[in-house]
Amino acid sequence: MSLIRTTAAAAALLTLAATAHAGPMLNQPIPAGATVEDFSSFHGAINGKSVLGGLGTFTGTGTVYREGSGESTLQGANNTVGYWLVSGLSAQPFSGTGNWLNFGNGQSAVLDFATPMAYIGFLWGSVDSHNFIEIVDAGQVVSFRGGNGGLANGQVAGGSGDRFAEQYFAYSGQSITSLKFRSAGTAFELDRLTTVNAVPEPGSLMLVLAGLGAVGFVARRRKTIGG
Ligand SMILES: [Ca+2]
Repeated sequence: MSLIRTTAAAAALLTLAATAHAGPMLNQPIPAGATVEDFSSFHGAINGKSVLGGLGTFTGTGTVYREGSGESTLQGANNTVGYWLVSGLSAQPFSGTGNWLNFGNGQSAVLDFATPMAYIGFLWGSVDSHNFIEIVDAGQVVSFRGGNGGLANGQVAGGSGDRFAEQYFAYSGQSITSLKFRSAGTAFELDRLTTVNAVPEPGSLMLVLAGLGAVGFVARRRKTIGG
């Protein structure tokens, strides 16, 4: 997509975000320590499937399609780049690799996180106006759809088309407990689902506690020496 369209879409979504109590912030760099799900570990219906190394579980309809293998076929776009297509159903998000997740017409799913997330992002395929996302943040729902800001017309046009929207949603000091994806048309495609846990990893928490312990030891030692 053109820079102007990208900028307009980002501005529109940021305006939307401002009215919706923080985030999403688009096209942010992936934070350090993020977990990325590339959907390479499974294939087919997502209902009940765990992703992100067990950090999230899907409930609902939706399908992980496999690159190659006959299920998808390689198509050319603008005679310059190739992309995998499940004819009439789904196109692999541009710059995604391997398997990808698809919600077809009328499909939806909730992704519940085992622990709250501070950040979520994903590579969004052709950003259609009938693609809907709800981000559940401590009981509040931030919702938007692909058509906000005139971003997309759903065309899979390759290098100059709508396939190139890579959208990230960064929150600061908040916790995201679940995501809901829904498509009212063909289709909502995504890959590289990315999260950052909102709570410290046990390892880093132990380091903090160890650090506090060391401070306490030094303080006691100074008191003993001084007193
Ligand atoms: Ca993938």
